[in-house]
This record gives sequence, structure tokens and C-alpha cells, in this order.
Amino acid sequence: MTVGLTLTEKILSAHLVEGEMIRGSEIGIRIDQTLTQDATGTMAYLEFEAMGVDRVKTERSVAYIDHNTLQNGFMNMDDHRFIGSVAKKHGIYFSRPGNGICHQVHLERFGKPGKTLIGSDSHTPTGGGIGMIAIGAGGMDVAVAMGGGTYYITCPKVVKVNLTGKLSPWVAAKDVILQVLRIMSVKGGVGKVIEYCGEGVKTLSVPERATITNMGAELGATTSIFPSDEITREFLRAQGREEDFTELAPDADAVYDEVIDIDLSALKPSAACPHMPDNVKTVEEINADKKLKIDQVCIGSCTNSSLLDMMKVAYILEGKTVDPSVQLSIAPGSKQVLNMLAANGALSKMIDAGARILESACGPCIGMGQSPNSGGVSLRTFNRNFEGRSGTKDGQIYLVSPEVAAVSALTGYLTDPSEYLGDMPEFELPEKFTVNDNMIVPPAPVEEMDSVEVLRGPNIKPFPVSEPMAKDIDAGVSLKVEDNITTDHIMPAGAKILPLRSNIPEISKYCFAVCDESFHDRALEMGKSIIIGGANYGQGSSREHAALAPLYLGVKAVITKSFARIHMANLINAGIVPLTFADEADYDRICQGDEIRIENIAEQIANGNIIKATNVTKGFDFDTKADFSQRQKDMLYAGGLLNYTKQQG
Ligand code: MIC
Ligand code: SF4
Repeated sequence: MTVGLTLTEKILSAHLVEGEMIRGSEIGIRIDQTLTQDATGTMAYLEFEAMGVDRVKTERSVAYIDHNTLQNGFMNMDDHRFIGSVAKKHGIYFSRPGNGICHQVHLERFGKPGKTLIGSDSHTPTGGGIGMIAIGAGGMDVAVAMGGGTYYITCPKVVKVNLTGKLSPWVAAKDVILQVLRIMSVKGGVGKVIEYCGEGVKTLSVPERATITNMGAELGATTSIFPSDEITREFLRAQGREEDFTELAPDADAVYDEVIDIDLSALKPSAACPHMPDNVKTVEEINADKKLKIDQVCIGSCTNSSLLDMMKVAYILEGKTVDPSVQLSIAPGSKQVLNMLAANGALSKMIDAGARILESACGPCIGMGQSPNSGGVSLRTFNRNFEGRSGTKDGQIYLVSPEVAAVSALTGYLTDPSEYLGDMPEFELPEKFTVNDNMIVPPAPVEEMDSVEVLRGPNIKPFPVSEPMAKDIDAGVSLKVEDNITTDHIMPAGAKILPLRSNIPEISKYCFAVCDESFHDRALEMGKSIIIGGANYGQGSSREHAALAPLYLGVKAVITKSFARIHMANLINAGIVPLTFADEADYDRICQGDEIRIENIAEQIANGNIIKATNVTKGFDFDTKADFSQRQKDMLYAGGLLNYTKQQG
């Protein structure tokens, strides 16, 4: 008897090149499209160059400039020019600064139902809104995929989120994903794909679906996906690319590993409270004792900057003035969105109300400006509210829908739009988006590629090279951290640090600075060391700098209660051994400064999944686990993905 397939299984099996579709085992898939952004892109293209491949082998690869657009010094523009020239040479489309946030633009102009996409950005799953298997990855994995290499993931479990009903007026797609986060938590999605099904799907437009799949990254999920249906077709038609449409749905008898029911009609405007995206409460709950006074509102980011979002915001702001105690900034997600807002008058309504209009880029979402005041309460339509990410260490960041953000900017308090606004008009997508791809530079034709000069500024330094695995690891613990450490803790971003993304020796000075400013000097002094972490270590951003900086600082192994998916892959790619405690109680028995010994590590890894270690300082042995595939083992022996790829020829 055959069983029905989930949509995830259908797309993955159509792209399967290695392994079997057995949940939990490693599979290799063919990648149709890739994307990079500038903050991770420089490294990805340096790695691509190191592989010695002339032209990308994918159907479509796009390099976006959207993160480091502040340019307070030569560094960012050096990177932009480097990426633009590498793209031109090697067959990659180049989306120039000003054209918009990678995920928004990719959805508008390139995403295709049924295709696979990997991107060097954790919010690549935005493409799931249009029925793609779109996965966030480290830059090195994206470089390999551009070169035609296989991308490896653990064959995921598939969770069905069964949507029924219809959102009430002024309740938004953001409230749907906040509810999923409330149910599943920031680690609930690890090893899983979240598939949205049910009657409620039909009530959600593509940009709304994309908001939901975008923030699936905060669940730790491999990706999230919606079916591709008539609504998808309409969106693609309005983008002038109906030919890219394919209808896709799971089989009626598809078997899921978990089912979550969400009645859209029952949802209420909500917010993720400081400092985690899963710390979700309804606006009503937050305001129960006292209305939350706010200082700042930021609208934009790859989660909520579509034309639909912006039209709602303009409607709410029309004819009003932003409360004198609040600063409001708005960054439309793409040139297309900004241009259409300008043409239809919505932009003027925003400006008139007192909004500060920012360029179409990540901006405040990655701490590039608009940091709130000390202890300030900032409502943001973004996807991450990790401590310090806004650029203000004690900033209190709440993640909300554009509707809640806009209304609250007017009242000065966290406000439920349904209480403040009257009936909601029908907001509809245009029948035709204004399409002008003049800020997307196509690559040079193959015959001209040799004449394209790659422009390298002084900020661009070679990436650190790792060594083959040593026989034993004898190293002290340079740092011990708690649960849910994000890659923003490991390798912070923001206006000051982001320009150093192409310069690992420099950026590593800030490694773990959020947790312990002395880490950099201590790790360098120790020469080699081990990091001890709690559960869900490395969640959040895909930045491989969170592995490359520790590599540069001599970190040989990281032992935790559990890892987030992308970061674990990045550690292995960098040749750093990720191990988990066999007995979590051992976490408490190890202190910073303890000497750890792991003998014959390669032999132990080869012989099974339990790796014995000794705490030499405290005098006890403990077991760690290493559930590596043969490919991962070989990468670790070789000292990372690049060495391994070279070995493979
Ligand atoms: C983020 O939202 O954290 C980023 C900045 O987009 C990162 C990528 C990066 O660190 O450059 C991500 O999500 O992967
Ligand atoms: Fe940019 Fe923020 Fe989206 Fe990351 S989450 S891609 S920083 S807008």
C-alpha cells in the first residue's frame, strides 16, 4: 500500500540525489536557485572562488546588497563592488543596493513554486510562501551549491499546521506565526518542516504566507511551506511571470509527524515580548495591568515590508500625526514596493503623518541605525528581538504586525488596532505590480567573463583555513554559556561590527562580546579551547562568522545540550567538532577554565556515536554524543568543508 506524500516530501524527493527519504537520516538534494546577501556574501564568494568553479551551475543565483548599506567608511562599498564584480564574472544576477531586501525581492522576481532555493540568510524560507523548499544555510554551503554541489540536510519530520477560519479584521499574518511560536517555541521546529494546510490557507495572500514562512526561521525549523494554488498564480501573474506557476499540494492522505490546529478567526493581535520571538502574549494580556508606553516604532524588514503591509500602514496613518513621544521609521521592502507607494500616494500619507522613511534595506532590523533610547520600548514588525540586536543593550523590543505598529505609533501605547480603528476596508493586492528590473544586473556572457576584473578592497581578507583533525583534543574551556545562545551573541552584528564581515581577524575581536568582552583575548591566549553551551546553541542568523571567528580564535570543539541546525552545519564546515552531552547533568559539572581531554577523537567518531571525554581539572569522565553522517565525519577529519571538497577533487 502506498501512502500519500506531504508537499515537502514531493519536492524533496524530486530533488533527491543522495540518501533515502527516511526521517532523521541525511539526504542530499539538488539546488535550483541560490541567494546571498552582502553581510554573508563576501565570505560565500571568497569560498566560491577558492573552489575554482568558473560559472555557477544553478538555474538562477542572485547576489543581493541589502544589509550593509550604511557605508560609514570604505568597507561596505568595497564589499558591494567585490560582490558585484564576482557576480558578473561567474554567472550570478546582482541586485544593486536600493533594490530591496533579498527575501522580498526574491519572492517578487525570482521565486518559483516547486523549486529548491538555499540562501546565506536564515530567512530564506520566505520563499516557502510561494511553494518553494527554501532553506537558510551557511555561506560555504551556498558556495558549494552554486558550484553544482549537493546540499545536505537531515530528512525532516513534517508538521502540519491546519488553518481553519479567517483572520478577524486588523488581525494579521504576523499574529499567525506568533501563535505558532507560542505553541512550538524557538526550538520546537528543529529538524522539521512546517507545512501549512487547510481551508484557511485560501484566505491568505502570498505576501501574508511569506510573513508566516519567513518567521518559521524563529522556530528553528528547516523551512516552512504553503501549497501553490490559484492565489499563487494570481501573485505571479501580477508580477508578470505567470509562466513560473505550477500547482502544488500535498496528497489528501499525506502522513504528518505532528498536527497543530489553528483557527484563524480566534487569533488576536499579539506581540513577542523581550527578548525572544517565542515570548508571545496578546496585546490584551500585555496591557492587562497597565498600557505599555512605547518610545519607538519601526516598520519594515523581510517579515513585513510588502506592498500589502505598507498599504495598511498608510491607511492607518492617513491624516494623523505620530504621537510626539514616539519615533516612527518605515522601510518599504523593495524598490518595487517603494515605487508603487510613491505612485499611488500612500508614501505621501506616511510622510505627512511624520514617519521617517528609510531606504529599502534591512536597516534597523540588523542594528543599522534607529537604535532605541536607553531602556526604550520599541515596537518592530521584524522577526528577532534578541537582546542587544537593536544596538541598545537594554532596549525592550516587541515584535508586532504592521497594523499594531502603525496604530501604536499614533497613540504612543501598545494598542490593539481593532479597539482604535473602525471597520477594516478590503486590502487587495494589485492586479499588476509595477515591474522594472533595472537594478538587477545580469551576469556577463560566458565569452566575456575572463575580461571581468574582480574588485578587492583592503577590507577583504582571506578566510581562516582549518587544519585536519588532531589526534587528541586537549584544551581548556574558554567560555561557558547558557541555553538559547544566538549567533547574535556569538558574533554580534550592528553598524559598528557588520563592516568587518570580510575581515575575520578584525571581526573576531567582537566574538561573544555580548556575553563576555574578555573572551577574545582569553581564547587567543589559550591558543586552543572548547566552548560549553546549553540547549539550542547557535539559533538565529545563518552567519558562518559565528563559526569562522571561533575557528580563528582556536576553538576546537563546542559541547552543548543541543544545537540549532544551521550553526551546527557551519561548525562542521569550519572543522570545529560539535558534540552534545549524553547526560545533560554533566553541563553543570563543567566550569569555565576546566581542562578537557578527548583522546583519539577521530577514532572515537569513526567507531560510534558516544565520544568519551575527561574533565582533567575536576577528575571525572563524561560521555558526549556525536550523531554524524559519514560525510560529516569525513569533513571533520579533513578540517572542514573546503579541505574536504579539495580532497574529493
Ligand atoms: C539576521 O536576520 O540575523 C541576518 C542578519 O539577516 C542573518 C544573516 C547575517 O548575519 O548576515 C540571518 O538571518 O541569517
Ligand atoms: Fe535583513 Fe532583518 Fe530580514 Fe535578516 S531578518 S534579512 S537583517 S530584514
